[in-house]
Amino acid sequence: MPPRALHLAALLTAVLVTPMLRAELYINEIFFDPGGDGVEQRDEFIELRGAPGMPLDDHYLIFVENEDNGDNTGPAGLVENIFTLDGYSLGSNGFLVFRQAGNLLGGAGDSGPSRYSVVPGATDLVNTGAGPGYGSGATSTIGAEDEGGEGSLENGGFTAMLIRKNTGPVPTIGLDLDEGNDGLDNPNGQEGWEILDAIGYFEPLETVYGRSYAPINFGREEPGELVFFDGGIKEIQPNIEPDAVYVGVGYEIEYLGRWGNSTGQTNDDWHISNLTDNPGSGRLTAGQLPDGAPVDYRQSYTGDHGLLASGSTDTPPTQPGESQGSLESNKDVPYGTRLLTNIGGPNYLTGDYNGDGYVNAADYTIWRDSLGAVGDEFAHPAADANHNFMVDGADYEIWRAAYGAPEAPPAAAAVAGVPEPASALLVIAALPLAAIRRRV
Ligand SMILES: [Ca+2]
Ligand SMILES: [Ca+2]
Ligand SMILES: [Ca+2]
Ligand SMILES: [Ca+2]
Repeated sequence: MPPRALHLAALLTAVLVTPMLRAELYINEIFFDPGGDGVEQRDEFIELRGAPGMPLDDHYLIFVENEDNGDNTGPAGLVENIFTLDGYSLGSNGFLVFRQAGNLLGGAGDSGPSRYSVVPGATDLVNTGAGPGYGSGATSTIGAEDEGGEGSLENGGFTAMLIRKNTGPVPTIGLDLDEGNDGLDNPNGQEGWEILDAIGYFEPLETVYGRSYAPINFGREEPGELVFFDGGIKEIQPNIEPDAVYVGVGYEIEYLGRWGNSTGQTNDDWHISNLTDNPGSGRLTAGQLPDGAPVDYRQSYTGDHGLLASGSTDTPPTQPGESQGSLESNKDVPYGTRLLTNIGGPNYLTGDYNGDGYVNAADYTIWRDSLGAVGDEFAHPAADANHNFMVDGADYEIWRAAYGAPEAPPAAAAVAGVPEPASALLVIAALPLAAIRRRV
């Protein structure tokens, strides 16, 4: 090979390989304060994502207090939870999960199988110490510490912040990142730190006085909304950093997840959701779950719904394109969709039928090969994107609309055009009848 060609080859290799090796790290999923018969010291989890095998020395995941009062003398800005990543590394698939000690099917102290299943390849850190939940300090085997030793995340709002300590202090519980409760004293949290990723969450009404510190922050209320709080009518004016964004979603939040493999800091990069254990969502109760089966939280809806009969062709209460006003998802994820089946792997993403975090031709293949498949409340095919218990043309349209999201991997760029199911579409017209016949 002539020298110039060699040089070009080296350059091309650098261009192609460098982005894969970027030492980027993301907060990928946080499930906290589970509702219904969920248990705060059992069902929470946190997932991080980055380059496969990435060492995490000098990295910490901290949660910063958001609560404040009218005098700005509250604890806003204090570090209230710490997960020490020093000595760990991301798994071979680029994921790391923190799970709680009580993360077991059955009651407290049950020594049964894990309540969640984790995707193989992920670093799976489960607290096996004596303390509840994540444990705290000496009671945690996964490097967790929290203010009250409760072993769980605080529900009253927080900023989750992933930091790398290049120099400067090791984070400690009670360290104040915001003296005067008027914004971060140092844009990096502390001198010598680097903030790699952050997400802010306001509990309902904490938007009156509370303060959050991430580039993007979510809460229930809209700015300007008038609420009764602290003995009077108050206006919602979320306190955030200069140039940061606040988004009111209209419902209480229990789940913050990056949308697929997203890496940005916009509303669109996050799935902000509330989860349900309402049997009307199709959720399996403890008695229905086989031993060791993953816990079954699903996309929630503000209404109350009866359980649809198994095999019913009735649609769930909300479908894409129907009234979405009460669906507690900023991505219009259909009611009843399982959201916690991807712990240690890419997050739920509409149209991602093989669950690899990308919407591309491989997902089309799944749709094509399962076209006509029928599901029910308890099990529905992977390619049933609109959760109407049937793989049909509507699911193709959903895949097509999402094609390329959130950012296509190099392999997808090589796929010439979007597959058109010309012959398959002919089948769709006859599908409902065929599906009905199958069940008779
Ligand atoms: Ca300050
Ligand atoms: Ca995940
Ligand atoms: Ca996919
Ligand atoms: Ca469908």
